[in-house]
Amino acid sequence: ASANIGVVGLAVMGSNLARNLASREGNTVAVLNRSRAKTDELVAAHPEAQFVPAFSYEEFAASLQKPRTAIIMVKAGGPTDAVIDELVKVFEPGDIIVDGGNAYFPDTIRREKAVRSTGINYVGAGISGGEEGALLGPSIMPGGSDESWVTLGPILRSIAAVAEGEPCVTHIGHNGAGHFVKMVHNGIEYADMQLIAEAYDLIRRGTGKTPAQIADIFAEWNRGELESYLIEITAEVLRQVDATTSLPLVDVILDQAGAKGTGAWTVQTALALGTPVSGIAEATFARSLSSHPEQRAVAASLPGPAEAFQVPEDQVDAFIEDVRLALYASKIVAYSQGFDEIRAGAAEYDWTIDLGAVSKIWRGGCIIRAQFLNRIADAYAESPELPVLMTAPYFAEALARGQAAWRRVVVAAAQAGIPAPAFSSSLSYYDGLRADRLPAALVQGQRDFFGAHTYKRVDKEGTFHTLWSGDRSEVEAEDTH
Ligand code: NBP
Repeated sequence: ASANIGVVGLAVMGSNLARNLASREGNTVAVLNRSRAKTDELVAAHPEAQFVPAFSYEEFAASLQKPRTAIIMVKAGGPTDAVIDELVKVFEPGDIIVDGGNAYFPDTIRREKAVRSTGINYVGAGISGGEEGALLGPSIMPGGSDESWVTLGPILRSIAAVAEGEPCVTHIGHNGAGHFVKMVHNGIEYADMQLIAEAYDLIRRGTGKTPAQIADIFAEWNRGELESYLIEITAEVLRQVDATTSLPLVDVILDQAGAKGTGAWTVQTALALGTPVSGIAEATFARSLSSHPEQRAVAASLPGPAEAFQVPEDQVDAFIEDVRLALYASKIVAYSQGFDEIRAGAAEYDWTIDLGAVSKIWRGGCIIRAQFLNRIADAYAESPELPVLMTAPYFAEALARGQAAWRRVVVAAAQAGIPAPAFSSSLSYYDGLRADRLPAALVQGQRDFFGAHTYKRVDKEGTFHTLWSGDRSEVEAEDTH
C-alpha cells in the first residue's frame, strides 16, 4: 500500500481534486472511477503526478495505507450511496470515507450514522470553488468525527485555498455540519448574486449606461468595501462582447436563471428552523420567476408606472452611490441571515460551530470570497455569542451610513417598476428586526379569534383568550401558542 489518500469519481471535480492532492508534497493518490477510461486518461495526461490507478474497489483498498482515506466525488444521491456501499465492503474500522460532493445535509447525517455503525468514519465535506477551486485550492467545509479529523486535517489543509496565510478549511462539526454550512454558503451566494444583479438593473435602466460602462463601475466598487470575487467577475461578464452579434454578451444571454437546488435547500431548511433568510429566499424565487416564460409572456401586458424611469443627469453619480450603499447594506443583511441559519442549525442538530472560523475559511477558494468576511470574523471574535451579526459595531455603522440611500433606492425601484426583491426584502428585514412593536400583535389577535390560539399580554404573565363568539371577555387559558 503506497497511497495516503484516494479519490473515487474522476469526472471534472474528482480529477481536479486528485491532481491538486498529487501536487502537494508527501501525497500519493489512489484513483478509481466506475468506468476505466477516465482513470486511464487522468494518469496518462499527468505522468508527473503520484497516482496509483485502481480498477476495482479491492485494488483501491489494497493501495491505501491505513487508516485508509478516500474522497468520493460523484453525483449526490444514488451514485454517492452506491460508492459508499462498495467502500464499506472493502474498508475496515478506523478507515475514513469522505463525501466531497454536494450532498443534502440530512443525507449526510443518515449516511454518517449508517457508516459509523460499521466502525468506519464518515465525513461529509462541502467543497466550494468549482472546477478551478478543486484544482488550485478550494474552500473546504468538513463535518465528521474528531477521530477522522486527525488524519484528514493535514491532508485537507495541504490542498485548501490559502487566505492571508491561513488554509481555508476547518473542522466544522460532527456528521452533517460540513454539508449544512456548505449549503448555507451557496444560499448566501444566491443572495449576493441577486443583489449585484439588481444593482446592475437599476443603474442600467435608471441611467442608460452601457454594460461596459457599468463594468467600470463594478471594477471601481471592487476597490472598496464591496471587494469580492463576485463583484470582480460581474465586471468581466458585463464587459464581454458577443462575437456573433457584437452586442454585449449580457444582452444575448437568455434571461432565465438556472439553479441546482442548494438555494432551495437553504430556504427549506430555514423555514423548518423558523429562521428568516428572506434575502436568500427572494434570490431563489427571483430565479424561479425568471424561468417561467409562459407566465412572463402573459403578464407582460400588465401596466407599469406611467412615466419612464430616468435619473436626471446631474443626479446620476449620487444615484450610483446610493445603489452601492444599498447593495452593501443588503449584503450585510444576507450574510447576517445566513449566519443566523448556521447558528439555528447548530442548535437544532447539536453541532458546535465556530462562526468566526466559518467566515475565515470563506475568504479564499469559494465563490463568496471577499475581504468583507474578515469583518465577520472580527465580529465573532469580539462577541462569539452575538445574536444578530448585523448588530456588530462595524456592520451597524455601515447600515446606519447606508440606510437613507437604501431607502431611496427601494423607493426608486418601486416607483420605476423595476423589481428589486432582494434589496427591498433585506430592508424590510432590517426594519422588522429593529422595530419596537410589530403588527404580530394583530396577527395573534386574529389567530385567537378564529382558532382560539391564545395570546400573551405585555402587562402581565400568563396566557389569555378572548371569548370572541361569547361576551368578548378575556379568560386565562392553557398555553397553546
Ligand atoms: P459528476 O457528478 O458528474 O460525477 C460523475 C462521476 O462519478 C463519473 O466519473 C462517474 O463514472 C463516477 N461514478 C462512480 Br466512481 N460511481 C458512480 C455511480 N455508481 N453512478 C454514477 N456515477 C458514478 O462529477 P462532477 O461534476 O465532477 O461532480 C462531483 C461532485 O462534486 C458532485 O456531487 C457535484 O455536485 C460536486 N460539485 C461540483 C462542482 C462543479 O463545478 N462541477 C462544484 C462543486 C461541487 P463514469 O465515468 O463511469 O460515468
